[in-house]
Amino acid sequence: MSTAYIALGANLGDPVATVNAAFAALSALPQTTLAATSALYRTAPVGITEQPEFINAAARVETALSPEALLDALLGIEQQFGRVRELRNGPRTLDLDVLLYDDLVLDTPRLTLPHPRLHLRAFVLYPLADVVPSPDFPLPGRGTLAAWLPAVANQGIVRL
Ligand code: PH2
Ligand code: MG
Ligand code: MG
Repeated sequence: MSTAYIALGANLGDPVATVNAAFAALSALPQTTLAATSALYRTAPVGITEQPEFINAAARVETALSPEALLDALLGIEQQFGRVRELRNGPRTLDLDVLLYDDLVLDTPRLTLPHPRLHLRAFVLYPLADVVPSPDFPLPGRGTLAAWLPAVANQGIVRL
């Protein structure tokens, strides 16, 4: 079994209901156990700022799926929730990103691990901090998660 961390984000429809339903969808994945879920966070949009606020969260899963199989499963859940890919970084009913998969460092056309921007984004780091086993949790190649939190504390994030 491997441990993977997943980011959840939504800003169309009913994002709170969607993120809660997405936790349930993660727990129903084959060969996968949902081990921890974060609080929900209301976050200011990053990138394209002219779009609704996001609800973000994170999950820890124990899985026998390979990283690519997990990615495919997450894209399947996004489809189930009516994800339409239009604008990059634009509004979405549900976005599920693999943040970390064990201590794997990987760069393929489909998947980069750790997620390349995770250490720069409050909407990823704060939820992730809820589901890691300890605050000094290491981000492969980037020191501890806790060390990155102060730098993003001004990004506009509210724990619900
Ligand atoms: N996702 C993006 C771009 N910007 N901003 C917030 N607050 N939350 C997100 O999940 C998010 C974003 C691309 O995936
Ligand atoms: Mg994303
Ligand atoms: Mg995505």
